[in-house]
Amino acid sequence: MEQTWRWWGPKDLIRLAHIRQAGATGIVTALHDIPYGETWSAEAIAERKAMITADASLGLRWSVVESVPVHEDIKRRTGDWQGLYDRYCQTLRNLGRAGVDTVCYNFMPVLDWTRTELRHPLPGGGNALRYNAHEFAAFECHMLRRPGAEADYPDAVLTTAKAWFDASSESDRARLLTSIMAGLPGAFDRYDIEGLRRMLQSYAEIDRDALRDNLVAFLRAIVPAAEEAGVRLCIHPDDPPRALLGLSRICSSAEDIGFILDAVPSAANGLTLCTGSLGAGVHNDVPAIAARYADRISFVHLRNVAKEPDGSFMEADHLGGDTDMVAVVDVLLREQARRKAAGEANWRLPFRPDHGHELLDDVGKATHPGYPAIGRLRGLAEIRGVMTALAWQNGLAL
Ligand code: DNO
Repeated sequence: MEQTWRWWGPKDLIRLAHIRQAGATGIVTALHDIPYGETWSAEAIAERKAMITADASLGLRWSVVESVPVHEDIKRRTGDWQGLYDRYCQTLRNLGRAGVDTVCYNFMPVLDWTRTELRHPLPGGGNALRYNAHEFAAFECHMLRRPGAEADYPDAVLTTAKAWFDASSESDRARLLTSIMAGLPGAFDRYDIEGLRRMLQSYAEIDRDALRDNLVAFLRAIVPAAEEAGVRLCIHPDDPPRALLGLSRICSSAEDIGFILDAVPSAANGLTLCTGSLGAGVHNDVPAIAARYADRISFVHLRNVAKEPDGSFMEADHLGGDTDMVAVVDVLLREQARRKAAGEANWRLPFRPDHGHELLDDVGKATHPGYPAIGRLRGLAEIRGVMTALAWQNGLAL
């Protein structure tokens, strides 16, 4: 498996040389400065690629794009969606020509990954990302005042939510809003309460079936361009894998994934297996999902969560938490072996340690939430250990 690392570009505090020290050789990055919906020019792509390969001694390559963002007008099928499809196709062609052949994206309406706490203290120091069901309920019911939000929560969570809200200061509420918005990558589309209300309103008519239709229409338009360009698209599951804020989410379960992969049966229409996102759903057996869709996985995020009965969850150690990481890595190594035996040129699966705790010198550094150096280095090292042991034991290629 190709060890990769998410790099946020030249503004990232963590430099390419540090990534090499962590032991990764594949870079996962995106052109975060380009507004959603605009074409990534061949020049801009070449410039980023040149940065990654500038120091040949590091031996790095641009393995995966995470993500080419999907504009809300594509998800809603409103405005100039046709023009947006065309520009997305052009971006894929430009990437393919530059030899960047794996493109991750997601189809979550309005919000990307969602947490309520970005710095939950860990024993001995350090911080983790956390989702508190009662804080999210407090946000929806008392700050956003979304009509009908109460119906999505059990009474016990609503009671704790009300108590949290009544005791909260203005800065507690500001922190909660910032935490919930933190998952949106890049500099665009952070919402305040009013902006978020407007966005939710724009989805009022879009139910689960309509969102599925809009995804399938988008895939039908772009997968042929991806095939021609030699690019493998891979959808990232919803995080957390459940409807949020009354918005449908359609990549949250084994059944959802099957629907998406079957809708456009092409190797260019694949999956980003994110063990952390899927693992936050009690309905998901992650090693089983990995095995079922193994031949359509193009990229992997390895991360673990520990779920709690009220719907809260904590980002756990990479080998801790609820998902059997050894079982997942075993499935992936066997899938690689199958691809290799079938003579596929790109048989090696790129994976990255997704998120990490802020540990030791990470604390206080201005890195992206979930993306500190030492916490991820630890996660990568642990997974590398599992991978190496399993490959050795079973006589499989790394
Ligand atoms: C969180 C990430 C997601 C992911 C996008 C993919 O850390 O896994 O933000 O990049 O959902 O489009």
